[in-house]
Amino acid sequence: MKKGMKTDDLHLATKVIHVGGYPDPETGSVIPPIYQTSTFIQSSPGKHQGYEYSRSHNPTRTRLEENLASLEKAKYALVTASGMSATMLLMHTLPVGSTILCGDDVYGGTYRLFTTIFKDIHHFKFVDTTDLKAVEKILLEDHPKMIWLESPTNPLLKITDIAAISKLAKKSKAKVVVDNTFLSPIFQTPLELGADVVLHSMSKYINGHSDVVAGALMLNSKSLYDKLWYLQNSIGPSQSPFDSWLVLRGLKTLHIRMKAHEENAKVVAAYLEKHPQVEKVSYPGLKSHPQHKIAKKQQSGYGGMITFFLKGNIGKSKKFLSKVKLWALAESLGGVESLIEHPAIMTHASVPKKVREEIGLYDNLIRLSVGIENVDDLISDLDQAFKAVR
Ligand code: P1T
Repeated sequence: MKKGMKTDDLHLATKVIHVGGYPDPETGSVIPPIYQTSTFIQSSPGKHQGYEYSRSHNPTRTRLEENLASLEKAKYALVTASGMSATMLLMHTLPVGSTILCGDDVYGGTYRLFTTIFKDIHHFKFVDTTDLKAVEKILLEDHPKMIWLESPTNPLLKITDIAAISKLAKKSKAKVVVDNTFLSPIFQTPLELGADVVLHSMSKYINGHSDVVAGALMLNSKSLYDKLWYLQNSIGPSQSPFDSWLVLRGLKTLHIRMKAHEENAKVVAAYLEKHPQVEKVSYPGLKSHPQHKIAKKQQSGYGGMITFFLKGNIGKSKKFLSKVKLWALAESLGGVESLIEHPAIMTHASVPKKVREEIGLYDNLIRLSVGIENVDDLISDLDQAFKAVR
């Protein structure tokens, strides 16, 4: 793509490959170089070509930010060193003592950040955001400055009506942040549904190869972007040029990867739903999912994440997880390879057991990140693990 070409009307499959990927003007290299430098020359003090120091800006990161903004239909994107650092920066934009309304089922690391590091700085109200009446009540009584949503949630895969929440939030002047990690912009664009900020752990689908830890924020407000950039530059969680380059590389296949993840996930979810050793399956693409209709309305796909409750106690779940051979027992998600994990012991161990049980995150819950391998191989592996614990 030539630099300067208008990209707004391009389709996602084209954008993921081209936006920010214009050839290197110096050499004509089709693939952009990795600007692996900490600093940039100045012709006289303060006179430079737009780049001074890589904590502040780096040309490889700029290209990635251009691409991400275009995918989420945002004016601005800020790439950070991890998903958690993106969350941390957003928390620092709020005045001390702010109230934040947060979904009751969020990534364990997000819960930990809010309930430990920011516990004495802000007030957090956790609520089931699928319950609009409960959200409205908190908006009226506690006047939160921010609403924090994951949709689908990690790990229960609950779906929140983003447009309805954004409408309520506008009346109360609360900013809506949507963590869009589980769907990527291929299947959901929250800014178009009325949200103010989109967050991604790019360690997941956006990079897609389980070899980078990265985060991003996409938004339309210039003043909020300026504040976030100032915070990032002052605190320092900037992405390295090499990692930005790797994410740009991974992004090129995001569109086809998401479709392949979803195709496999639909087959695995249907298989699990019929399995006699499975108590319950949660996958937004299943008609049995309580918010299936909302998912259908606001998403263009259902994604590759599935959770299910295995019949039996925690011992049985642990045994099942130690029996899989092709599925990797590991934290994280969104890579091309299939991953399996136990949220109560692994990704959500920082959520107290009492709180986990209040929201339905029981010890027999197993989370799958369905990869893009041959789906028959994935099912045979699950099959032999089910047989081993029968
Ligand atoms: O790991 P990091 O890039 O810092 O992103 C944190 C994060 C934020 N939001 C969501 C929805 C996430 O799932 C994560 C990270 N989650 C895992 C590592 C996991 O296995 O669930």
